Amino acid sequence: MIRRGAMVKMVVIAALAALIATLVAVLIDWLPESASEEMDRITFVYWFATIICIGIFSLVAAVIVEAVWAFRVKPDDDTDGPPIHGHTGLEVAWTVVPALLVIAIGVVSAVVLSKNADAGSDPLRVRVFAQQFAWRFVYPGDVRSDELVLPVDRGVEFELESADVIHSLWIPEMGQKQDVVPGVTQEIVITPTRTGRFTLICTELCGLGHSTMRAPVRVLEQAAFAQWLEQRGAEGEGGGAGAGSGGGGSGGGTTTALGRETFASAGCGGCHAFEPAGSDAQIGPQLDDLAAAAEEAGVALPQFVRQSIVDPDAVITPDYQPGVMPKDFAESLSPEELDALVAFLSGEEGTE
Ligand code: HEC
Ligand SMILES: [Cu+2]
Repeated sequence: MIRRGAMVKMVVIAALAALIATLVAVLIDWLPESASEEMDRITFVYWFATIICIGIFSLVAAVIVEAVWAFRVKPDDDTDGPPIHGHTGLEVAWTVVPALLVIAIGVVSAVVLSKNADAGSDPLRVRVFAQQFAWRFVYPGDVRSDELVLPVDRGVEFELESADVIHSLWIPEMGQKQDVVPGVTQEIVITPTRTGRFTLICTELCGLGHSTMRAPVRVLEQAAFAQWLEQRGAEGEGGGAGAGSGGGGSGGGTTTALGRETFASAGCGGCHAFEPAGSDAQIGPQLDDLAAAAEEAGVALPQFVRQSIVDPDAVITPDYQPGVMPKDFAESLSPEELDALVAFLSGEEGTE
């Protein structure tokens, strides 16, 4: 039925369309360089689907271009064109082939999803706490960190919890992405394949400081990771004791360190400018003149600071909105962290 000339033309158009689509797919770096087993599999699914799409695109482009050209209306032709009956063979083909392709993509995706949920026989378990606008990580043995440090070539099983709204965990080079939903513990597995530094990003618009909700990620050799974990654990215990004795006046340095650390880990720097912490965010008022604000409120400075943190809506700073600053710091911060934070913001330890 189809003329030989038309066939040749369509093959040429299809080849051209395939070439252009392939160049667009290959020449642009669409995906970051993989750093995890899961990302390797996700990248495979992308390519699997992309190759199928390029095939279909070329076929459709060839038929459309040839049809538009060969069957274009002649000048002064006002007829409706000849009545055409369908082609049963073609219709069966264009129903069955796409169905098979979609099923193939579905099967490949299902296999990848199930493999990507498997952390292997000896996973490292890391609990992740998300809160406007900060991430905290808790390792076995209650070792805490604001930086996500991971061992290379070992499955890591994350347990994700949110203190307030929906956040979403994503490290672009590691592929996996998971919403963190308040009231539910979500799980996700990542198996890093190369050492280096990455960035964990919140990908769910979670409030005014959303764009600042990032955490550094460092992947280490297994031995270096074990060493880091041990050292970090020892530090954590020392820090706790130092904060406890801070009231006696001897642990002032440690309290300042804990205050500074809490300011960063609780996400205060995502909203507030505060010079000692080196932050310059503009969402909340700057915290360098708290003494003046306390005087205006007629309260002693430490009390004023504590109240502002524990019950932000009690006094609203002029020109700012209530309901923006998170209200759950009283629960999410430990008493030591809160004390250290109040001291840090009141400038107490700086003068000692
Ligand atoms: C989501 C943004 C946000 C975060 C995160 C945040 N704050 Fe605030 N904060 C605000 C806003 C907005 C105000 C002003 C409205 C009010 O008084 O509640 C404020 C007010 C304050 C005040 C009173 C300032 C004054 O001049 O009266 C203090 C002190 C304060 N915040 C400390 C903190 C500390 C400490 C943290 C971390 C534990 C923190 N904030 C986290 C947004 C934020
Ligand atoms: Cu978030």
